[in-house]
Amino acid sequence: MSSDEQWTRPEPGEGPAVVAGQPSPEQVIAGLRATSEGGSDLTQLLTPEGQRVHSPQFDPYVADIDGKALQDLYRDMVIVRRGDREANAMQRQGQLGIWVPLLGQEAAQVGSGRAMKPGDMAFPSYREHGVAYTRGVDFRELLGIFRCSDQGGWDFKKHGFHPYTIVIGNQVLNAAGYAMGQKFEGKVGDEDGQATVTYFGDGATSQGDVHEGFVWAAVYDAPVVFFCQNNQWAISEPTERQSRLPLYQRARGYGFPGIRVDGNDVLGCLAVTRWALEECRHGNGPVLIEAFTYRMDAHTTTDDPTRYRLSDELEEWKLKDPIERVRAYLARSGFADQAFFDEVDAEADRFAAELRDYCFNMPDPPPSRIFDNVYAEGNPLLDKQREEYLSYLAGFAETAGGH
Ligand SMILES: Cc1ncc(C[n+]2csc(CCOP(=O)(O)OP(=O)(O)O)c2C)c(N)n1
Ligand SMILES: [Mg+2]
Repeated sequence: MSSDEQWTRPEPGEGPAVVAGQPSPEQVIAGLRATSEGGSDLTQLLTPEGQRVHSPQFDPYVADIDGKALQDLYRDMVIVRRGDREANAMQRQGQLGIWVPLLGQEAAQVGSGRAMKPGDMAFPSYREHGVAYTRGVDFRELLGIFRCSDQGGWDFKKHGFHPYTIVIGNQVLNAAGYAMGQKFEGKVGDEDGQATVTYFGDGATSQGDVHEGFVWAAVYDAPVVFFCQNNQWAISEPTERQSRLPLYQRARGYGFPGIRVDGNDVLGCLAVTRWALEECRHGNGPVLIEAFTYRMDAHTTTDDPTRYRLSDELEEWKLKDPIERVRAYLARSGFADQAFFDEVDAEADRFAAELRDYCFNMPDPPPSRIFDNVYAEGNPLLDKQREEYLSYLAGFAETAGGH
């Protein structure tokens, strides 16, 4: 269904389409379908079967992606998936307090992450392990957060990758403000301009912070790409509970372009994000990208998706797997042979083994750490609290020693 066919409220005097501005039952159903299928307005460069689809608009943005570059994108996705599965397993073994799986969203994250340049800044939510990987953040650094022994210690300026945000949608405000700063400091205007990308989910689009971020970015022409991973679910709430029209179409109401890309197509995500970033670098931002994808695992390791969705939905999406289609394309085009796939699998196994080794030997932080990084400089009240807490803990040590 194209965007033109989707139901919109008629303008005054536009005709008797529906009674008193209300959609007919058929129109409501059509609108719902538009939110649960990609639709014909989906940008796609690689089909689920691994066929290359040509796009006059977006092919130029991936003209440099030869067989070797495609191999690299494949490797990224395999490694990120392996890291995700390993971390998930380690949570089950009691090594992590919780894990937030990205299974199924590898293409959206690797494609958009690889579209960024070193000077760009990303503002993630909590599922963006694949983007973190493309920004050079050590995957091991993520484990501490989910063991609840760390608050995210990477150098976010060096990596151009902000700390994770758990408060839904809040990072969109941070990103809009950061991008306004890029604009005010004159870092926008040509090919070398800077830009910001912020990541959020379909559920987050119902959050006030996201709306406010859209408004601020729009009226200041801030160079920010709003990258919405529509994975069809916000915990147990389906997208039909977030919107009556495809999410990318919301951009129009704020006055900037919106586009829907196949979020399971790494080439498509790379091309569309490069395009959007280029718009931003030249001062034509913001842009909303809706990456149409699917959360193949639970919301987190505390969630049981079998309680709210049917397994045939998952089976359907398995056929659209982001990694399998690249593998099929690489093999069919002769860009890669079995030795390459075996070598990538072996590399992913080594990656996973290192993660395990690190996680099982991760030292617990000292109890005083909770007081660190609260203020940039010392604070008398906090100093007093630290002292009291440490002497309280020391009391236990004495008691233990005394018995
Ligand atoms: C402000 C706020 N409200 C509620 C929550 C609880 N919560 C955590 S994840 C989530 C769903 C988010 O769904 P979506 O935006 O689609 O992202 P996804 O988890 O699917 O990637 C909710 C409601 C929260 N973290 N922050
Ligand atoms: Mg979601």
